[in-house]
Amino acid sequence: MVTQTSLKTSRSEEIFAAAQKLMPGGVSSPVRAFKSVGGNPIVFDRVSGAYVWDVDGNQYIDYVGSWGPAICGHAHPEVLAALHEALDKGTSFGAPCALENVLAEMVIDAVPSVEMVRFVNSGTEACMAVLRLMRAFTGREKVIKFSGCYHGHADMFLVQAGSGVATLGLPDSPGVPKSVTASTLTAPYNDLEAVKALFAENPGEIAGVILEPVVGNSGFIPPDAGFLEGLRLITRENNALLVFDEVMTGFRIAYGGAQEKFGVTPDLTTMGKVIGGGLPVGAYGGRKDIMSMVAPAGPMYQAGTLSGNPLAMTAGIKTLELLQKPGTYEQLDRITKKLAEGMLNIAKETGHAACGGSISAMFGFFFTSGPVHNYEDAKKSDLAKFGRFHRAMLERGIYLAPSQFEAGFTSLAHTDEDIEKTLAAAREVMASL
Ligand code: KE4
Repeated sequence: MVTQTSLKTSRSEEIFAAAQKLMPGGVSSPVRAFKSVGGNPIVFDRVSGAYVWDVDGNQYIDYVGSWGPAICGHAHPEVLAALHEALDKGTSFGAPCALENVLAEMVIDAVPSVEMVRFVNSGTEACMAVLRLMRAFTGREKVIKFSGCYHGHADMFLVQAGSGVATLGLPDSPGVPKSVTASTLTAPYNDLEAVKALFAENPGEIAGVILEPVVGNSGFIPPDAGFLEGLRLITRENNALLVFDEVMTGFRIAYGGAQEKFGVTPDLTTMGKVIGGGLPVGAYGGRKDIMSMVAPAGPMYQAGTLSGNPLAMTAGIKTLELLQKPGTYEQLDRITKKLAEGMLNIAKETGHAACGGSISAMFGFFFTSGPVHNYEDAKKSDLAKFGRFHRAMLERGIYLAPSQFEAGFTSLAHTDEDIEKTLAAAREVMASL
């Protein structure tokens, strides 16, 4: 029986109060502030495996995993050992190093669309660069994105974006010039007709389509059957590029990402999170003829002081090595299905309308009977109930993403016992919601 209902969080409160005087909202990234679920965030002290300990000594089962990187479990001993060894050789070179070749080769071998890759330091940077590359290669300016999808915080993507933008209900961000977003067209996710219409209305002007092949930033929304295949066809017919933003899905949905799982190969792919193993890494890659445009091989400029740094490369290499072990994705799929299906069954048994599911190590659910095919549908779910559920689960030692417009993440460190504990807490909470 999970009965803990009043967390001791005085140290968290103290630190977070001080943080708010030092940093906007007291955080380094908006979603961490718990704005949409209410209450103050807990302040982490340390992480290991599937667990988090806060500064008051409370332990939680963690389903955020630093928003994706911790797919092998936090602070994996083999990743830490590799980093300890790399540290003695220095932290940053700003020059070619063999470790970049190693990780590049692993990414190229794994991801169907990637023949050549460039490392950067975040998913945002990867998406910014890939957008510039789409425009440089096609000579066209307009790009289609989908409402509720999030591709980092670069100006041109802050149009009907998901994740923290959706969480905070921001109408898009001030400071973004209209001239910049004028070339960003949006369509509802899973709506091929809307995409066809945009191409018809902008003949010869659209460089391409960028999307999350499985949406995590409006909550968890998988592609409808035929959606990805349809986009591949429409972009080909219009001589436009198809770009999968696999910053979240890469090496999580499958070792080769959503493009391997669904058998649809885009022209370009962005990556991040998992390939850095917990250190700052992003990457973009794809067809050699397109990537050859990137400086200094070609004229399209993109650069970065810490890109390809030896520590991030080391953590990424070790993480992908761990993920290559046989049975990895079967285990991730099994444990996550058990969690997601368990949650939905409990919701039904306790009289709550809910829908959702999981694909490999990514899951999510909404308090609505659904179905949820896009961001508009997601917004109709009971957000207040989600907030109450989140807080009550937190008090029972379960750390879920602090927003309905985020996905949940499991790892190789989550055990059946962790899932059973989580479902026991969910049953208690949903019975009292
Ligand atoms: P970063 O710049 O945060 O590394 O990556 C941006 C990004 C790009 N594309 C996708 C599909 C993403 O999910 C992200 C970042 N994801 C969010 C969580 N939904 C990061 C967490 C945060 O913003 O604090």
